[in-house]
Amino acid sequence: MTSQPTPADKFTFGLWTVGWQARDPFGDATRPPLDPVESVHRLAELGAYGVTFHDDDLVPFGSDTDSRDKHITRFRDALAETGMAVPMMTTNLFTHPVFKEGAFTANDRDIRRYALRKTMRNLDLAAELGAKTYVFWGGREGSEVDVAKDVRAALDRFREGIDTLAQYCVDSGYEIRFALEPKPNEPRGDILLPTVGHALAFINSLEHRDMVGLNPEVGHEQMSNLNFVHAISQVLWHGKLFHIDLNGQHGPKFDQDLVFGHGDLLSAFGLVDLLENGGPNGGPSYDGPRHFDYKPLRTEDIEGVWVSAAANMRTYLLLKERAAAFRADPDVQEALAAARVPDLSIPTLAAGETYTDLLADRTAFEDFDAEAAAERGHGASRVDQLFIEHLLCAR
Ligand SMILES: [Mn+2]
Repeated sequence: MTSQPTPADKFTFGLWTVGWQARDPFGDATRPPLDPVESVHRLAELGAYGVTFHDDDLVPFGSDTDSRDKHITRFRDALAETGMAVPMMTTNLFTHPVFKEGAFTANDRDIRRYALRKTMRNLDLAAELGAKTYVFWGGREGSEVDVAKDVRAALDRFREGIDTLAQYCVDSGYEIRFALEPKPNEPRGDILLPTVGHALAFINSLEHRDMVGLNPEVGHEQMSNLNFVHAISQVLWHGKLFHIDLNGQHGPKFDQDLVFGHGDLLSAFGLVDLLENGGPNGGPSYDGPRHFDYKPLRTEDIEGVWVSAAANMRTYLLLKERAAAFRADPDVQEALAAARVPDLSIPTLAAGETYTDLLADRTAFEDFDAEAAAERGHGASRVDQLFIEHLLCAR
């Protein structure tokens, strides 16, 4: 079994995940606060590679400079003692009531300026700690009332904010890339950049579009009933998979943030196969951190938190093992060939062929037997069953 995680697997966790006290809209916290220093140690013991955090996860909102420095020093010591990395950081622009109407896209200009300054301060810390990716999840960038938010003006301000912060990183010599994290709703009734597709289109409007990519999250796309494996495929196709948030979700409903694989398991299997075997020559298609953005169930005590943290990594590794077995199975290779899956990589026009040549090719149209081609089966069911049998260890 290869299901014992090591730092080489690049598993990372947000401090806010294991540290979630399980306060929800209907109930109080069910767990005590967790010291970030303890989280670093426990996650390192479990085999994680690193941790990620929002500014306020480490330094409580409103702390003075002295106490901020103390929090950061203790945290840095824990990183040094454990060898844990901080590959990604982000800003909390959603918890404090000041952000209730938005941050970079708040109607109130003073709040937009404050949000930029809060982010710049944390970008300085990200550079100090060696984080290479900075995530932007605009949880409060949206509205409940359509006419109370000029969406086109909000997108102008979003672009202005990201471009300003990107310029700040360039001028400061920070080797940091930005990753936008789409989500359709929750906490706002409707959030700007609700899906991977919206965010990809937005990136094309940015001045610093080369340094901005995506941090797609499993549950966020599935909340919109979208196919996450397709979403990641398109993000890879655009060269924009800068980071990924792994978790579990049972279809369109509130954001469940379940353990990875504990929602749509078949989609999780397809995702791991894509990430691990979907690259050139069958290797990985993505080499960044495998980042878990989940919430331990509200029913769990602190021991249950660590059980669930380990479950994310073990589930990923088990799926990786099963995906390798699927790809190595000669029956699978044969079934994929019979389904003409590899044929799709052959360009539709031959090298040097033009549409004029295509027009002259009678076999492509005049002599093409559409009825005969329509009769051919495509063998997708056989591929699907082989995939499921490998998932179930039946082969
Ligand atoms: Mn996330």
